[in-house]
Amino acid sequence: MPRKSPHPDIDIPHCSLLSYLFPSGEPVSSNPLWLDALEPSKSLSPAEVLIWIRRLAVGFNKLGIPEGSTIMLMTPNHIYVPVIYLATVGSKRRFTGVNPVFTPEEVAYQLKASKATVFLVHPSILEKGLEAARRVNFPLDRIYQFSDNESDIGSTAKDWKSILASEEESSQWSWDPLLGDTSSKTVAVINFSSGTTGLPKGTCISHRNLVANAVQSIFIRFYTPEADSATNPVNRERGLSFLPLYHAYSQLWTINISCKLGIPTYIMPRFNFEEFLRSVEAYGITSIQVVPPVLIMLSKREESSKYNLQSLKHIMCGAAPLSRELQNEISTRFGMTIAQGWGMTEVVCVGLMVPGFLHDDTGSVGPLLPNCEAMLVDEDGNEVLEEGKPGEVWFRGPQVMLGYLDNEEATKACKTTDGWFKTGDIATFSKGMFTIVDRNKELIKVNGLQVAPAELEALLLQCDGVSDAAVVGININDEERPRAYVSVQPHAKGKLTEDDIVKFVGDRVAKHKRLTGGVSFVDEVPRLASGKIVRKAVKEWAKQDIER
Ligand code: 4UV
Repeated sequence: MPRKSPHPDIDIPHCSLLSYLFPSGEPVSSNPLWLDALEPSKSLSPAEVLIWIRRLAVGFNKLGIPEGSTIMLMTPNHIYVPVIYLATVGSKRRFTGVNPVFTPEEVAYQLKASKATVFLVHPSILEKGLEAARRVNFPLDRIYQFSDNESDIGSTAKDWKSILASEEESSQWSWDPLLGDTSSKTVAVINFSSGTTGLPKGTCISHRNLVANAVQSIFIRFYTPEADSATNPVNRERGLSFLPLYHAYSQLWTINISCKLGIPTYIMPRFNFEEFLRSVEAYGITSIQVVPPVLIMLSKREESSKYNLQSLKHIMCGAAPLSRELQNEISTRFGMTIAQGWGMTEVVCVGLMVPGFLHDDTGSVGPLLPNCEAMLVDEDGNEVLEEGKPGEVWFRGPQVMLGYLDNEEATKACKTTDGWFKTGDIATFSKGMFTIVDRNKELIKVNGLQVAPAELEALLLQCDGVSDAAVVGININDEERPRAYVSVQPHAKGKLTEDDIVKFVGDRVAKHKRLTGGVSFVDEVPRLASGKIVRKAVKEWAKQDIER
């Protein structure tokens, strides 16, 4: 019997994201909504955002970009990123964001796999964007420079503002409300995830998925009995955003939830610890979303006691395991609640979350969000009913993606015909709460970001002298690191060094994917007759290596 959410089912409107965020007939605020954390006089209000959305939507139409096309964005965070996201989704096009520190090869992969037809690139990384485009024959006249600062824009590619229609031309434009079933069928966002196996894949996230996850998360964060809205009213919230906006986590909280609730949110271009502390103090930030490494810094770095962080009452932590000890140490030292949540790109973002201001010192990721169900399933496919016994989380709810873009096989492998999504995460269930204890999938998480072992393994096979390779994650000081197990060809034995391999990979991938967990040479990488790597055996080696 699947476990149901302990919360009552809540009403999730069947409509487009913009109809949910800007309901017709309701006033649109002119107060600052997204503010530049480095220069807070630069801001956008919902009323201003709507004007930009209309001008872009009509601009895309005039350019002949059909509905259903994908717009790809590569930029550090800034206050106009939400504009592109909302205009793209609002005009029935598809948004995909790419990590601005990716290598040209990695960018090219996503440009092709997402089937993007327009590519917006920040001027500071334009060369990389052009190089990636050339690699996949992407038309260079569909590349636009995109910045919040006009003086950044040079002459090498067009200015994104050249897409914009005038205010007069666009003032009558309105979005499709996508009522009923169409909200479930219309793809809005294509974030990338490697899922349980293989290379990164585009996840098809519908308007319905996005609206559902925003409604569910707002309920859990602000409107459960534990949320105590009397002492923590939504209208006193002030957010700070530094998680990347190409990822679902930041899209949900920084864009959709802040916009729905009118929470003034300061956006940092990228994470910098001292800048983060300064911003919390300067702007009286009340709540943030983090990944575990931010809390490790808060605990270990001296600067943490140099700033007044008293306004900060609530931290949401997800995307990777956080130890119970660290969670409790920080919440006691700084007098704040830290709620863990579990999520995946494939479920928009969140599926399990500790409600509101509930103090939880068990290290759990909470109960199910409303309108969701989960089963824990053992290796033989049987449901685990006993409390405290681990099993793979199978998840069902209105936020589960439609499937992987152009990859029916991968979709079928993780989604059953009756809607269960097999997450590849292992959890236990006890006293109404889930605790994530392991993964049975290939994924490695570094700084909360995905690293797909298959991607590094394919790369290692291109390294001269390597005959086979397997990559797994190892834990060093509470943080996960990719480590490679490599067998070498006879001619390279004794010549190819660990440093050579680390450098080979490091030169070709974004920083978080580097082999910071090291390299071991082995006689043979264990594989099944089917060719599949026996990851359990490799993980066992890794465990022994750490203990040594
Ligand atoms: O696909 P992805 O990069 O997605 C995420 C999303 C995270 C969250 C978490 C809480 C939120 O409130 C929220 O808005 C977004 O990380 O990576 C998915 C994998 O990351 C691991 C797990 O292996 C997922 O399959 N993961 C995510 N959250 C946790 C976690 C967690 N709390 N504890 C342990 N592992």
